[in-house]
Amino acid sequence: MGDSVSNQLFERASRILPGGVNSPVRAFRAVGGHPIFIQSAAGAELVGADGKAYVDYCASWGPMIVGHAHPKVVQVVQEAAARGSSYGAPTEAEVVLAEAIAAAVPSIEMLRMTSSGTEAVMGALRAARGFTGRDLVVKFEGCYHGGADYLLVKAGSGLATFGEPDSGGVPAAIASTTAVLPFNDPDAVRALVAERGEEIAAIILEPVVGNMGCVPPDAGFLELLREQCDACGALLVFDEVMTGFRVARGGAQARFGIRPDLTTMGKIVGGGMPVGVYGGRRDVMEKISPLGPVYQAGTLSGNPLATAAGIATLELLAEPGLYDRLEQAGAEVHGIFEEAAQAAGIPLTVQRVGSMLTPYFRDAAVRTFEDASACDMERFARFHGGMLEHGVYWPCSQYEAGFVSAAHDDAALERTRAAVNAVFPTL
Ligand code: HOZ
Repeated sequence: MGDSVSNQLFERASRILPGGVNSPVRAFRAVGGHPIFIQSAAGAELVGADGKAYVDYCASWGPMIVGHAHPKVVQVVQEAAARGSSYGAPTEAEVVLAEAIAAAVPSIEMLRMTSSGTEAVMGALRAARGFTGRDLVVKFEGCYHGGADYLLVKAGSGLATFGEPDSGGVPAAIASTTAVLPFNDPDAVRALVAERGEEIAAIILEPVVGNMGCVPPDAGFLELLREQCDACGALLVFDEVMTGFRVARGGAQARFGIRPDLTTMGKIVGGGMPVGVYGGRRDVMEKISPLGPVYQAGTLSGNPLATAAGIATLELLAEPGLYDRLEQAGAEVHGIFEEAAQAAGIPLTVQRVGSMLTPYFRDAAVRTFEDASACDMERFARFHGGMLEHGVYWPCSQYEAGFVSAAHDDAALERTRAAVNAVFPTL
């Protein structure tokens, strides 16, 4: 697998970069073969190192919701770069972006920008611990919240993909500050809160999980978490790094009508540039330095190029009817998979929330990490390779969600249909 130019680049890369990549999820290890190196992207399309074009459903793992290299985003980034790429001092653009985020997500009364989703989550949980004076963080199996030591425990995304959900290099003492529960299991939450509620600083989750494929919350699960946090005095933290401005303009919290205490974001709010955000209740955010004692900092936080791209992207997303179009395009891809699977007699369950979705190679719903792990991974690998051959770039793990962008027009969807219809009979 992989084109010949990519294969040569991968050999070179493997001599200098661990596994040939700068983030393990790119390595294609779970699907076999070598990664496609990308030379450029525009709209819904990626172009590989040998010039082959692919309809892209990775979307840089989510952020490219208006399509790659959108002319407006490119223009504002170029203009911002010409004014200087980093000052280490505040800018008006940071205020504009912060106001736009808070206007779309009412639970965010105050926010802090970072350079990545990982930093945003670390900041949010430090704030939660500082505010509550408690240490224990509760997460869910298969949710991935970036690279902080105490969150690399039973994590999804690359850790699940490579079969090592608990990362090496994490001291046991640090891992023990995290309690892990099965996703969508209200009884497990109730039991832990009953037993250790007074120790819990925060319950954090992806309200729609995107890191064990796309797993929506069961009806009532988010409400239960809100109620249990209130009962024990813990903060409810929604990691909306993937779902923010994706499943609705106001994120999963708007779509499901639940108000978390803190929210983390990334990806889309940086328009494809490195950005993270954490924010929420004013009384909690006022604990952050320099207002309060909880320290968190970063030279590139609120970087001018990233804020320019973020503002432009949020403006583009304000176009009337855009989320309806994303929903329709998502539904169309969903239908393409289901029809092809049915015609080919292949057990498949497609799960989708708006424009994020996963075709799971199994014949039952995926509600938990255990369910996701029960998929036919070999068939997924054949699917992935076949799609590449037919010009569609799907994320390279069954544990990842695919993303549809506003640039996925009829032509892109027809190319997808043709690829799926050609590939499924061969699986
Ligand atoms: N959450 C992203 C994919 N599941 C992470 C991407 C990465 O690790 O590079």
